[in-house]
Amino acid sequence: MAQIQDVLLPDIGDTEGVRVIEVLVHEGDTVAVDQSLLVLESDKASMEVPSTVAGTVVEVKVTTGGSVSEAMVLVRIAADESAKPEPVEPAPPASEAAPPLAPGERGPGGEGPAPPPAPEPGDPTPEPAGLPPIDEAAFATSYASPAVRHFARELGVDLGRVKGSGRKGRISREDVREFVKQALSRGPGSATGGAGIGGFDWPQLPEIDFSKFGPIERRPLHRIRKLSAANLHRSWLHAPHVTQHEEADVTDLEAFRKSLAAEAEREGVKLTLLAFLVKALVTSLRAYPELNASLDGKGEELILKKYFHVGIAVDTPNGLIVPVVRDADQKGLKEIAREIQDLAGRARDGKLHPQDLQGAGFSITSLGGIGGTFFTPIINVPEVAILGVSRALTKPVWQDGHFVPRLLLPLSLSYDHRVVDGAMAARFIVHLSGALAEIRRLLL
Ligand code: CAO
Repeated sequence: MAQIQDVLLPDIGDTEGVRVIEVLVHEGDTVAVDQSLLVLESDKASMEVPSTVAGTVVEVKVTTGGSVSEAMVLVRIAADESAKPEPVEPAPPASEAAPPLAPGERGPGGEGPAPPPAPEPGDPTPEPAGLPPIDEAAFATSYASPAVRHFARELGVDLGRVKGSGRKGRISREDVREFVKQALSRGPGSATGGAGIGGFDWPQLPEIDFSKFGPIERRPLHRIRKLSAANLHRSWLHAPHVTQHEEADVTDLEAFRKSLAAEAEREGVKLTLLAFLVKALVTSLRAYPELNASLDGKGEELILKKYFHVGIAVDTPNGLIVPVVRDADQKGLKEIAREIQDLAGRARDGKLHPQDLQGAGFSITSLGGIGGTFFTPIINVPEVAILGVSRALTKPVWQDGHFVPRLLLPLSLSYDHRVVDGAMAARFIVHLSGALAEIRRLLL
């Protein structure tokens, strides 16, 4: 016989008397895990309560207009024992993975590939090309869950303009995506009825039928690739990028790494150069805090971050994902290496949690395991800089009157020129290069 399970009101921050504005299920309905059961509204936000059980609704204990309190039974469900857990989907980039905000909660800011922090009401919202600015009043009264609101904020979408396809005009993520798609396909500035970003308009690319020239194949882009593409494009449009290159002498670092690698391997940790880079980076970010910062929405203040959360770009079969090593200043080399290994593995297996993708203050993208020398990485706006790392090569270096072989690591620092001057960027990368050259001293 099916077991009856109670779905309780989770801890949502407001302890007492949260209003039920909509009940989405009835007795006899079949529900899946995570399916929304009801919509609540406090004085701060609205939120959906998902089912924790798959099965058939046997009793709905709440009514529209009523109020609920923490741990109260909302719905009773006869659990479907045959229900299997949903297959794990590849984790999306941070922009999509932002968790629903509990009432009163704010997005942490500095998320994975480019999502901006959830602004306070009244803050101007980033305006991607082709999208009109947000009308806060219309946004506030639009009918959407906190997760969808957060998603719309990240993309700079005015929810007041989005037509909801759900019950009673409820706006879903898909509606927001469709709105952006439509706006972008009409071209920059079209949705505003004027020019695009910064008053610019640019010519559209013509649709070309390539099959006229030879055989072709059309391959749909994976969801993650589409989302990271939108984020990268937005970052590239918003931040005036400059890239500063440098070659760091990592000869001693490499000897040090090798001396530690065997022991680390016995503990199941692959100690690559990346962990050393994270440690050196923290030192340089302490010396140049402007590079561990974000511009506020109005572009009038710099928000300096006192924490050291480093995003690591990971190449996955479905596109780029940037999980975050948190509090890198408080962790040792092996701990960082283990964490990178774990995050990269889970990114590739689609097993990252939303919180793994949030809060970076600065990101590293390393192509060192692949090859190439120097590139121009795109900043994860609202971060203000990103470090690109290429493959270290042994080269002759002129020292004390003769050439000596040294292992040189190509570094490429892209920075937002609105925040970082060329001189500061050069000082930063020279500092970082020095920290890498002296890593043994720095760590001991
Ligand atoms: N110079 C020389 N060798 C390097 C190196 C460098 N800069 N960086 C890594 N290596 C070596 C490693 O030591 C390792 O060698 P062994 O296999 O002999 O032990 C090998 O290259 C492979 O390293 P790795 O890539 O597995 O590990 P990592 O810690 O360097 O990087 C990760 C981890 C997740 C960052 C990486 O796998 C990855 O996904 N990189 C791609 C990121 C990306 O796509 N960026 C592009 C963004 S712009 O589109």
